[in-house]
Amino acid sequence: MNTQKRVMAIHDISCVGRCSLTVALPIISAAGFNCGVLPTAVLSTHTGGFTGFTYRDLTEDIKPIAEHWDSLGLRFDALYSGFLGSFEQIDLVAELFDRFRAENGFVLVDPVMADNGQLYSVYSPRMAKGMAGLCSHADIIVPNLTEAAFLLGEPYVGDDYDRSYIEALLKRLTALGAKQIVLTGVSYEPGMLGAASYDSVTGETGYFALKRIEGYFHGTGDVFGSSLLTGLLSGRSLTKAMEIAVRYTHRCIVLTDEAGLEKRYGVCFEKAIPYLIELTA
Ligand code: PXL
Repeated sequence: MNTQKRVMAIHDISCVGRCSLTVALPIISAAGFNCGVLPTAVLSTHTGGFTGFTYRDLTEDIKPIAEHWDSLGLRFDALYSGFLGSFEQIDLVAELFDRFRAENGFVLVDPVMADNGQLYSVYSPRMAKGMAGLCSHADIIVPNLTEAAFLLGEPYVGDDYDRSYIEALLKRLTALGAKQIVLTGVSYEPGMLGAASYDSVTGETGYFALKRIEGYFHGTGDVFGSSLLTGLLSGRSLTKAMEIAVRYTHRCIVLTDEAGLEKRYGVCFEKAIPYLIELTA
């Protein structure tokens, strides 16, 4: 009997820069899961810290791809979306969730669109409204603090918050429709950085953080989301999977920092893969 879990990762391919599919596929595969990919766009590099990148939107390919999958009777134990190539893809991806989720499968949406208080340069404010709609089709969402503010149409508070603000924010985010929330880039103590979670079914809240490494490390949201997914697929609870994701992402950042690598080329997640396998075993 084939008990290997099957995942569909729906993100762009940034050819260079270690984010989106070039991170999700190797991480999910290394953890032992069968990972298919649906590229939403192809870019020569990601959009953060580079200018002059190419951008091929693959919206037109989604429907025929889905038709072929349907003819094969494919279903996935997890569908995981991130950076989308166009506003129009939001409804198409929502439809894929409904159509291809296995009976006990789940949908993880990372509403990739913003960081540090700002939308990514390729997105307009209507993307934020659309992403909020996509979150209503998800079981779990993984926004950062900036994305959470855009999803709710609230001001971005930067570092000016406390635990009660975050716990109330997590609850407001469940009103978008997903029952489980993991909020990234959260810190309740100086010098630490991690994530906070809320499960609206059990009422459980969680927080896990490790020592903050100064600097902006590109692609860490995708490393975090992919490793969170592997924790969940390995049967861990939301809080335990979040801890795995914080630990693995932190290790990737430490290795990148120690090596003095140029941050816009992403973190060297490859060297930390044995650690992820240990964490998810
Ligand atoms: O890491 C998120 C991401 C994914 N894909 C593209 C991006 C970004 C963030 O900047 O530009 C193309």
